[in-house]
Amino acid sequence: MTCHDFTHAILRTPGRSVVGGLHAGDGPAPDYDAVLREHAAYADALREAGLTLDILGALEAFPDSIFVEDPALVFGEGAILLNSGADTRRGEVAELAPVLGRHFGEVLRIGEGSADGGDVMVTPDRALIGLSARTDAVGAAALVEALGTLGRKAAIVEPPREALHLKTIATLIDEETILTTQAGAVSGLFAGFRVLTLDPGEEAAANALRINDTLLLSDGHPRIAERLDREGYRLKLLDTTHVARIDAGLSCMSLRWNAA
Ligand code: CIR
Repeated sequence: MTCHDFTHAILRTPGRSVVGGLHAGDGPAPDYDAVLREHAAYADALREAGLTLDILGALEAFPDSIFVEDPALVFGEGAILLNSGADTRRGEVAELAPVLGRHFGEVLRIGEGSADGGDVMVTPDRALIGLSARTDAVGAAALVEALGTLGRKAAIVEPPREALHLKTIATLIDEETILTTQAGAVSGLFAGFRVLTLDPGEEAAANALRINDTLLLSDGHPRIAERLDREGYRLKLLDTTHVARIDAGLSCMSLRWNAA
């Protein structure tokens, strides 16, 4: 089984409050109907890629709760509830806990520190845990231990500081290839991988998502799309204009696992 063989995913419908989601810059807020459209197209793409979806109801109290990747990590062998490093996102974990209880026999929880799922990249031999404003050293160490309980190896890494999450700047697009920004490519984090480097101006394509044979890529990045197409990847281009306004991309809108 590869890192990208998935059968199931959890998503959460955007609430109207999503327009007030966290974002670093001072650009325009997303439009609610546009986020709904982007989210629905994303769900369709996951179904087309072969996944069975559990789409949870909207949570108005948590504007960023559509980004279900951050409060938990899930694997065929069990799930881990995390602690968000963002005050407004801490309550999302309690909302997700009963859902994970329904899907997984084992649900672990990191007790201390903070960690976001967006900082965890699963690779064939280990999970890379990036330190960030959301994932601190204590949370990362607790996560290494929890992953060990599930029989998984992990290593803590330091991505370039400007990245929100490790996966904001990099994606494992097959078992040996990382798609990343120029900052990610020179960071040394991905030694041993084949690295595909994005051109300046196409950095937002770094948060891609490989599901089975399909590589989901943010639309509007023609140079990397053409290169990946030429290399034989089966691409599904998705509009992420409005979720990008709240610092999100493709991986963050689902929790994926293989239940086979
Ligand atoms: C946040 O700042 O938490 C959200 N506005 C965006 C989360 C993106 N999450 C991810 O890429 N895993």
